[in-house]
Amino acid sequence: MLVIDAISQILKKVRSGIPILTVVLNNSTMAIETAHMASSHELYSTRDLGGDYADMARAMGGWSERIDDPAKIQDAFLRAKKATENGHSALLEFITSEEQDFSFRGALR
Ligand SMILES: Cc1ncc(C[n+]2csc(CCOP(=O)(O)OP(=O)(O)O)c2C)c(N)n1
Ligand SMILES: [Mg+2]
Repeated sequence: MLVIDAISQILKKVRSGIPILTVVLNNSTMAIETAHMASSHELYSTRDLGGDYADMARAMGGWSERIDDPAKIQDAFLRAKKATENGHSALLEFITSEEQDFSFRGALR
């Protein structure tokens, strides 16, 4: 998910009082652009975009958690579910490795 989409969706849900869960998979870079942005990345690290989306969601009035331990994923989903049941717009941010594979790549050809 493009980062700007994640932020605008959180804001929209909080403002509208919509208690659903957004899941952000944060690999801390623009992995898909690895081949296209080789030179600019080498010179200026242009692919590496940081950001704490859990902090941003909280600042916008939502409930959120940032998870970087795979063992904590299951409980985080249960807490997030509870938050939505209590009427909060929720966001879970999972820190992932830098993946470039698509699960659907080739499936539609
Ligand atoms: C508004 C907008 N600007 C630029 C692009 C071009 N673009 C496509 S993928 C991408 C990078 C995506 O990075 P990220 O969301 O971190 O996903 P990842 O490749 O790491 O899985 C960009 C800039 C776009 N699709 N939409
Ligand atoms: Mg990324």
